[in-house]
Amino acid sequence: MWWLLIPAAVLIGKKIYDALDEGVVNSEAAPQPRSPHVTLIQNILRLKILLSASNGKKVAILGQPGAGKSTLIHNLTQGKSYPKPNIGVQTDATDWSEWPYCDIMMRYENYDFVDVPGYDTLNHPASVFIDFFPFSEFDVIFLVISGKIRGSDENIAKCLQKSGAHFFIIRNFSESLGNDEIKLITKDISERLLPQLSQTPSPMLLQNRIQKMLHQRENKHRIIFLSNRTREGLEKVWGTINLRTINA
Ligand SMILES: Nc1nc2c(ncn2[C@@H]2O[C@H](COP(=O)(O)OP(=O)(O)O)[C@@H](O)[C@H]2O)c(=O)[nH]1
Ligand SMILES: [Mg+2]
Repeated sequence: MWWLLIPAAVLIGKKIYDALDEGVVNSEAAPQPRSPHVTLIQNILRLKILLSASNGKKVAILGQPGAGKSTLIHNLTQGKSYPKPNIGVQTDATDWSEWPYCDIMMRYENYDFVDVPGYDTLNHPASVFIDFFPFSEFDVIFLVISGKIRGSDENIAKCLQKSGAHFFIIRNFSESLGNDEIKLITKDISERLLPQLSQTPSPMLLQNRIQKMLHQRENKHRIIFLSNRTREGLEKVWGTINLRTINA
């Protein structure tokens, strides 16, 4: 059924053409240094190919630079993935914008982890991930946040919802949070990153309230409080991965 891929390939081709046409690369003044966005898009497209060729259970970790994505993969795999994640001290150490053949998937047992470079930077704008990242091709995606939720987090979460991907929110750096903070953060994440997609308008107030309650209950299972320092929450992340990949 390879022909089903043709419309997707045409769409991707058009998006690249539009991106180049918008001045990401200035073709008139060649030779020009390669735009980091072109390399990033190429690497994302390469990821798509690698994913379709792999029989592993596919897990993507997304988030801002410094949210703790690479440390999470290191902890989940006990440092035994191949290749190993790059843990940054100040800036995001994972870069897909420089080398067209950089490492983009990490194998651990029969899992393929993708340590996605932190979005919302000059070389890794959130818009490129929104346009090109193959969200729906993963068994499970974790969106890691470490503090204040930003507009780009909301945009990525919207995209995840629309793509139909199975995604969960990890609130990392949770080691020092008290119960009241956890409640407030849960509400904030629910409202901003996990809003109800389509609210069926109903004349019955009670029905709307029940729908809202069910949604809030469901959201609680989709938010994981984690600390990479104390490792609290790590088992819940593994539990979520295994639940999602049990038949994959
Ligand atoms: N205190 C604390 N530090 C963390 C936690 N997770 C990651 N870090 C530190 O945050 C820094 C950035 O982590 P990294 O995994 O490289 O973030 P990434 O850019 O999202 O991949 C590193 O110095 C980690 O040791 C956490 O849960 N608590
Ligand atoms: Mg990293």
